[in-house]
Amino acid sequence: MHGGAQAVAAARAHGARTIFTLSGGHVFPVYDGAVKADPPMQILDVRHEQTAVFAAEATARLTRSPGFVVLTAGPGVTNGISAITTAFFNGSAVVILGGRAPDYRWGSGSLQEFDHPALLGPVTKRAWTEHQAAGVGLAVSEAFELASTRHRGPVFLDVSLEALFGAPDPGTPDSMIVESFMRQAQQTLHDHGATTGGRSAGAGPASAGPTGGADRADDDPDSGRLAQIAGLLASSARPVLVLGSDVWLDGAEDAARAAAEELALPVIANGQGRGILPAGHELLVTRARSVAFGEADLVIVAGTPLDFRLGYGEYGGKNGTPPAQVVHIADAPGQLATHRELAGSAAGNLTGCLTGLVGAAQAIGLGRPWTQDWLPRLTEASRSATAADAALLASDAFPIHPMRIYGELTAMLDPDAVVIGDGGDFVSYAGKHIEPRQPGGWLDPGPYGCLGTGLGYAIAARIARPSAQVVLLLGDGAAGFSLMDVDTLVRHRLPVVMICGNNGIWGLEKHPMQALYGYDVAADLQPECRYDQVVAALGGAGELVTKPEQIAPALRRAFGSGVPYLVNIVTDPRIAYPRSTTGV
Ligand SMILES: Cc1ncc(C[n+]2csc(CCOP(=O)(O)OP(=O)(O)O)c2C)c(N)n1
Ligand SMILES: [Mg+2]
Repeated sequence: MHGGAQAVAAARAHGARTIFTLSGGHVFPVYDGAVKADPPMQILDVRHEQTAVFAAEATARLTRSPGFVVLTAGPGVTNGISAITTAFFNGSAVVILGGRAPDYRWGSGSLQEFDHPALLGPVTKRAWTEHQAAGVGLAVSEAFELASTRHRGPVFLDVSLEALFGAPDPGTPDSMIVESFMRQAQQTLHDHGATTGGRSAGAGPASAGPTGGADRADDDPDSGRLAQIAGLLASSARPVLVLGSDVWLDGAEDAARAAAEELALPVIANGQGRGILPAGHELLVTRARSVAFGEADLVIVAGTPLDFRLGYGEYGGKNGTPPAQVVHIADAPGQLATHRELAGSAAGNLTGCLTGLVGAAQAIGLGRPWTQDWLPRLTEASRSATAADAALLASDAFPIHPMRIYGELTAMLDPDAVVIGDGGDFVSYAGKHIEPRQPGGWLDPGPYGCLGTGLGYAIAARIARPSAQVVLLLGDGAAGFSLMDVDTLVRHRLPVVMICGNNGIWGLEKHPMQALYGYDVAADLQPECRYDQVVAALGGAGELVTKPEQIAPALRRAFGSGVPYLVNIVTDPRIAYPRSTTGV
């Protein structure tokens, strides 16, 4: 069995079902291995390596099973680096298998001869090279193990040409290792068939479970630390709980909801933590975030870093209140914030952390005095922020106000819709006004903030949730990074609804530059550019919308079309998203 076949068998044994890739001779054996596997492994070939990596990343984030991407040597690997870095920032379990120039000629300048791990090391959990044909299966297996162990993230492995094309000698211990991968692979397939056999094609997030490290009984949190956090809650009058992406990625969404409800804590949701408390839940006060963070006396942040999205973990101090105490709960000790003083912290599997916190609170007979005044105040602030939006969500303005688009879209979304945001201001509006009704259906680029995630995320979403609505929200600037991969949607028959908020500018740069300098440069795009016609030319369909009353019928046509469809909506470039920070 050559290295490529070993790689496929090992990947399958760890739950990979699709290879995201763009062709190159250095990685042919992996394709050969996929085609000849029984059953074959799906090969999803794209038009830019960043799309392949983003697709693998979104696979990990939606299915909570590791994503697998195969990149050819040199430019294939380097084209993937922004997406790999995104996966690193998002804690997404992705294995990147790279081709590599042959060892026997190393140093003589063969095509695309480049030592990738040196470049990939800082943005992966580990990056290394396998030089032996017999070692490929084991190395790929190790990469999957590492990627899916807390704290999850991308792992890079490249394999020298002769190792990937070569085969171990039959009858040696190496060939027995390969055989054992094959057995594992068969077992995984069997198990998978058993759990998914009766499931509808549109199996939603409820049926997807985290794999790998998340199932381990080790890394339970320290109960003493949880007791101490419960003690902080006991002396708090105005607590807030923040739920971030790792709560979902670690499979702790039920424990998180139970903890919030049992402790009656007001919740602010972030990233893939959104939807854990469904839209309309009485404890969900994300819209009251400035009061909540400004006046809290205790903020417990679970499953997300204390980064710019969360005001760097500095809370309280508004309206005469003292600075708040901060507790950080993370899935691994290395994730705990070091840039600010913490009143408490705990690390380990997040189900254990959240369940343990409830247990510790019950043990001390925790009162919930905040339900008298603090919680109702936040609920009310949240309700009035939502009510204040009603007018703009129904705006008849011409040119179109971007919020009107979300007013129309929200009404058409199913609870299990996957909504993806790739853009600037246009997506900020979505983050504020689209409140998920269940977890696992919202994908933003995360704290690395990389434009261009759109088509890769959409491809993965369509595959991961075959019968759910998949809606990709694209700024017109963002669209330019990946729109060519509509071709991939068309070739692989993956219908997706794309909505382009077309303001003709890089809005999230133009407006801030105006505010800072009084002028702007390098911030204009073509007004009313026909991105819908680009999609049609690639084999999909679309239309241009310029008037508010055209939005709903156009969206209905898009959802009903069954093909990749782009609704190109011309919006008012004068409207800037009202933001208080640009993240720096
Ligand atoms: C790869 C990458 N390049 C540049 C940026 C900087 N950037 C952030 S938002 C933005 C503007 C996005 O414009 P558009 O997608 O049209 O959305 P709009 O703000 O106009 O709604 C830019 C250029 C980035 N985040 N990522
Ligand atoms: Mg724009």
